[in-house]
Amino acid sequence: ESAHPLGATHPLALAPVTGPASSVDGFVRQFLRNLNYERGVPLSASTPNDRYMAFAMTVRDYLMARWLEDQKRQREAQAKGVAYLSAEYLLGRQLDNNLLATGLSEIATAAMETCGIDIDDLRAQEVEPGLGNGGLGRLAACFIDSLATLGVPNTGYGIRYEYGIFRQTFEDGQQVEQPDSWLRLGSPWEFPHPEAARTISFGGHTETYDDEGTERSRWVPAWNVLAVPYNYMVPGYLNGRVNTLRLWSAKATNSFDLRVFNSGDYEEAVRSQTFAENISKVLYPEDSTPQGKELRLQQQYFFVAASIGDFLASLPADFDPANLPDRIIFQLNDTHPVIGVPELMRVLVDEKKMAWEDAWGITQKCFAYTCHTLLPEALEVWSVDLLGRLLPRHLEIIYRINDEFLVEVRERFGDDEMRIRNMSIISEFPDRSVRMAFLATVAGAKVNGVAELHSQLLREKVLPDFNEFYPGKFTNVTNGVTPRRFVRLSNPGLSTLITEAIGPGWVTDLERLRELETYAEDTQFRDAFAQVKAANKRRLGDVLRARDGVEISDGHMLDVMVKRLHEYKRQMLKLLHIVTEYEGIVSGRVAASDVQPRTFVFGAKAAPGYVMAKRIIHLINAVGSVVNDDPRVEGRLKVLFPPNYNVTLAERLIPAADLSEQISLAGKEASGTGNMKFALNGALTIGTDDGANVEIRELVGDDNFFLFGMSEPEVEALWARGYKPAEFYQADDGLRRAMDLIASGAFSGGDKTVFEPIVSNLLYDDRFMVLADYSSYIAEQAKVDAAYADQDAWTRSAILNVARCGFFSSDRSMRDYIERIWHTPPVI
Ligand code: CBF
Repeated sequence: ESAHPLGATHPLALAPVTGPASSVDGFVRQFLRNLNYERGVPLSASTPNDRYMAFAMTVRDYLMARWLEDQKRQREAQAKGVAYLSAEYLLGRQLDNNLLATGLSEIATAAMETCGIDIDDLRAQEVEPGLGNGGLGRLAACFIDSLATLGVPNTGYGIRYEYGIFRQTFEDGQQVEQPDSWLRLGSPWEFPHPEAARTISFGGHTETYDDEGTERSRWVPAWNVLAVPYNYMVPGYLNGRVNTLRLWSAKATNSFDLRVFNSGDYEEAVRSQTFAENISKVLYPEDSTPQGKELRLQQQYFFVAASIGDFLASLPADFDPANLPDRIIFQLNDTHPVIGVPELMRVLVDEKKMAWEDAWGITQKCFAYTCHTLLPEALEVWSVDLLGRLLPRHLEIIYRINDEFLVEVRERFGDDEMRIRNMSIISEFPDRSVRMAFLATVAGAKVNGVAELHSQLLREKVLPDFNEFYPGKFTNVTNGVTPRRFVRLSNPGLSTLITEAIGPGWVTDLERLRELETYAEDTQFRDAFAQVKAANKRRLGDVLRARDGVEISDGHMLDVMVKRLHEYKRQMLKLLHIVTEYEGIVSGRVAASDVQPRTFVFGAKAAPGYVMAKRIIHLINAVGSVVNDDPRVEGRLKVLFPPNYNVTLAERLIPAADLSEQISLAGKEASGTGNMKFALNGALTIGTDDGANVEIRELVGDDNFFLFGMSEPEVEALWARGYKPAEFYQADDGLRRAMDLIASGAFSGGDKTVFEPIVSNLLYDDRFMVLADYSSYIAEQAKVDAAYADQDAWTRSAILNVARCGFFSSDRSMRDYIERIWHTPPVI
């Protein structure tokens, strides 16, 4: 660092930053200091939010020295790092995670006791940043945790949405979305840097010009916004490492027009500000309107251009861009950041004046692409119209990439027009548009799926021509989850039990859970394990009572399905099982006393514009209220649907679950990560051969997994034969009775119209083959009941699930990425 005129060479400025003393006393002093100097209040007059903020700042202070040190170390090492580009980070609460990473929990708890404060009250104060929708965003959060723990240089780049995923409430059983104003009381974890704002441009036109004899293109944009970075610490687990998450917030270049303001037209005066700042206002705004779509593309370009620019600006002024691939890999988390490809090309060609071929060679080494889906509708396409209007130069660049790519395709395969049409980055139907997954595949050094089956289907079904064209480009990295948050923090009872048995090393070396296998045969260990599960159920009971005023019943199997609501995930199948059980008892065909007591728990948000998903939520709640109010099934069946499922609730629900429902139609769930969290916390899975379920089953063994349903090839074969769901309805008495009960209005006060669209959709369309898998699901659920009756054997299976799922650590996923894709060793 260069000497600074204001005394940066003074010995005190040069001394390493030191944190507060690691003692109860040191913590108390720093806490009171923060309360007094940062919040401006004495302890006696502080509010719960003051105390939470000061407490969080204190934890932060302990991380600060390491953070500054790490930034210096990474700058000096000039090592290759990972820029993870993700439109979503579903972080969950930070406080406990950061306490864990610093190893300060005991000191902090004692320090707060000294001050007469219950640390749990502080915890409760934190609002989780819900900057993601589901699996993809949570995966990004797990990955950055693992990279910090592995000591690999990484910046996570994304958007600081002012409003995260909506807060869900239910009114008459129907989902109502409330804005998630997570920043209302401020966030102690972020460091805004308005002075480092970057200007991001949009619109306008392109032109060519003569650059000393070379014809070049340039972009003449029409409007700009500022991207203001907010930094967040990403601490590694007990390793003194702290990486950075940098989220961008949009600001207008001019906050308002003073002249218009003075004339009294206040709305007009701030119009451009509102327009610009909308870009980072809300996570994935509704995209069913053209305006919504445009805003989404604006968001994508906004954060990607800011991030790429940010990284380039961090390099020395004399850095030769030809060496970029030695310094960075931009990982594209799904198609959302793919506009980064033409952006890097634009910077290299238009701004750095590189030859196109050289720039393209570099770009192809600097990006890698992870695909997270198999649903065609989730593979983004942008209409050429919109792209051309918003990013005209980028569209030109995409056209040229495509032209040159198609020349290569022709050279290789001849004039096979069908193949060329199928592989073109630009599709012509129904509208001319850019296929972002294709662009990412052409540009990326590697393309990966997120579970073995998913990667296979990507190669064979989604992008087969590309797989043939680019041998070796496709690879798999099976997802993983961080054991810090999802076992160590969320399941303290189990963590203690494991550590007592095999030592603490498993937290960073999850494969060591294998050592628990022998303990599965140990009666005492099984008892202790069962007690932990029972205690976790009580803990969950406390949370649900306080949160929603509901009780979970003793002695019930806890059967949990938590994930976004989507037809392919098949919450409907679970619901048909519940209705079948209910109908069996109330019709008298099944004696209530013969039924294994179960509490069925759902947690799910539906996209605000997804009408069928919202109807299904309504039906779950309707079935729940009938079942829960019916004395004939009391003590046997119960349905709980706590609203606003989020990371915080997941951390309580998952450790308490007995049974994990992973019941998507085979070939539709790319991986799933909830499935891994449940198995690692000792729930048994009932699941299809889909996504990472396949690998979970292979690892835990058939005896410890309840498999049902068609395999992916069977699904395909049934489609090919012509799927007629009504035939399944006719053929299965139980299914018919369950569907008829719903259709009869039994769950809608006699009104047959309310759920009719669900029933007829299943009978006459059923895209996700709920009816075809029903009988196999019900038969497997009977096996679940029988297995649960032998509690000791169930516990043994649960322990084996834990012992054999160490593979699903996100540390392992990160090692796989490093080895197969990134080549970014840790910086020591
Ligand atoms: O790979 C992470 C997860 O991503 C999704 O949530 C997604 O948004 N595409 C998939 O649906 C999951 O299967 C996957 O685990």
